[in-house]
Amino acid sequence: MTTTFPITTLQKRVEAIFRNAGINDVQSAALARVIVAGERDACKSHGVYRIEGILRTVKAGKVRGDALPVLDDAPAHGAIVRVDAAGGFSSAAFELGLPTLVARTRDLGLAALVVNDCTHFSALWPEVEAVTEHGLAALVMCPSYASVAPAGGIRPLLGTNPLAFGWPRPGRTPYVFDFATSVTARGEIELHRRAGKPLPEGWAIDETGAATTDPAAALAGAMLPFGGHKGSAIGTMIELLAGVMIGDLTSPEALEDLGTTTLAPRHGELILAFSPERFAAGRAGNPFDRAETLLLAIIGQGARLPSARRFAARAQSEAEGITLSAAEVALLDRLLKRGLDAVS
Ligand code: NDP
Ligand code: PYC
Repeated sequence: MTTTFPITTLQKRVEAIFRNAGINDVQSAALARVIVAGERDACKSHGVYRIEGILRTVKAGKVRGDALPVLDDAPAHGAIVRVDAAGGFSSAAFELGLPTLVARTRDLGLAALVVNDCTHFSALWPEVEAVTEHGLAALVMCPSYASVAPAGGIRPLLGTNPLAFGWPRPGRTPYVFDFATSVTARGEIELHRRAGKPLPEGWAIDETGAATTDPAAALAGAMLPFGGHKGSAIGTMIELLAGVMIGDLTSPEALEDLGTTTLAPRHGELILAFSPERFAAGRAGNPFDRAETLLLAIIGQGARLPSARRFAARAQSEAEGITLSAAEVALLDRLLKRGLDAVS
């Protein structure tokens, strides 16, 4: 049996779960927005199933539910805008920094939002899309915790390190891709474990370094980077830019700090924004029109753009609501009723 919720109803219910668990209003609202966006857009690996992990991380004292992010927008920092998440979740910190990032990008042509000291569990496309809504392009990345073996290695070292890109398309949904630099997000492995389903070949190795399709063995062993040495190099770049360079934790350091892979990790995040108009100034052609020529040619070959599936799911959710399984509804009811007592 399933239940269908209007989007705003689910937002209120998820927000109430977080508030009930002692998370302050600003963080509860921001957290609920990304979780419900995940369900609305059929991205189950970062939807309601993540709520338990968030509450476990609060209960373990590894994230501050009472944190208020602090913006450092001193003009002396030039293109770099910084938000200290103060040990809270990344979502509220991003929302606080976004208006200054947009203003600085319009002024300078490009700017960076650095989020430090945040717990991060979410998909990156909500942030990429939020930047594109201002007519800017965006590149977003963050480490996670050591769970991916570098190409040629057999032990977890890199994180699943997501990378997302967005390009604004006036009058249309933006061009957005967002993926883990591992073959898949770790959340997918956990969902396979819960469903008792084997993994596709090539996703992971066990603790001895042998290929495995057993989700439990994969979680105990290591995930593999996508595209072999190419994904491994991009994952390493993310450790350098969104870990080392911004003075925050790399994935191995985040795992050491957390002590487990069952909670959400604490590290930083890097959001880069670009003004296509400023970059193309003085050159022939309107960058947005030229982008359309390219993107429409991709579709013209019968290919689909990344996020097309997501935007279709969103349109359906907006028209019909979000449908959850009986198990998911029972989980929400239990978490709402019992708060932090519902998780171990
Ligand atoms: P997927 O492999 O599911 O999807 C990656 C991207 O590719 C999406 O933009 C998707 O668009 C697009 N895509 C998929 N199939 C096609 C196709 N046939 N043609 C064109 N585009 C396609 O993503 P992952 O499992 O790698 O990651 C899932 C999520 O996990 C991401 O949102 C990521 O941010 C998040 N994540 C977060 C981490 C964190 O530390 N916070 C760590 C790792 C991952 P569409 O959605 O429309 O299918
Ligand atoms: O799905 O790989 C993942 C992930 C790690 C941290 C948050 N999501």
